[in-house]
Amino acid sequence: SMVTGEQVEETYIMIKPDGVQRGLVGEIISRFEKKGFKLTGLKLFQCPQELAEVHYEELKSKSFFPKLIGYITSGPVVCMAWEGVGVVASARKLIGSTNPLDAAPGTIRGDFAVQTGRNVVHGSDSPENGKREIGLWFKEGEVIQWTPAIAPWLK
Ligand code: RTP
Ligand code: MG
Repeated sequence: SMVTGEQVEETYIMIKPDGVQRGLVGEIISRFEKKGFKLTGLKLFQCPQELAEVHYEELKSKSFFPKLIGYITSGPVVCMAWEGVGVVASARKLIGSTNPLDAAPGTIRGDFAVQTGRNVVHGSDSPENGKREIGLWFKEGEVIQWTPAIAPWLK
């Protein structure tokens, strides 16, 4: 990157089943594109129970864990890998607070959600988890490194 001290990172973003059911797929993808990040992976996917449990394994001891697994497996999700300078933290800002009632207007959860248990979208919470989650949700060859033909100002 030309931006001193900033790292090109990758993050796993997922439109949860409520986001798909409510027709928010295009709107959500659009926000990451317009911000200036690069899409490197994209698929519609029905998540099996085992994968949901591994993805959220840090939350296994929480009382809401079974409800969370039921939610994530309740219908198709949209799996995405996004790349860019500071993309992990920036994506979390675009998404907004976990509880949509605390999420600022202008964020995805702030604009489109009301309940923590129906908060529309997931974003990795660290660069390490970004790599881990992309590895969990995508197979070899599904994530594609590509160079934009124009827009060098994003590099
Ligand atoms: P995510 O991992 O989905 O991006 O969400 P997050 O970092 O903002 O929040 P996290 O603490 O990782 O929780 C993961 C998801 O679990 C559900 N949740 N339900 N009290 C509850 O009922 C509760 N707390 C969390 C939410 O769907 C949350 O996004
Ligand atoms: Mg989280």
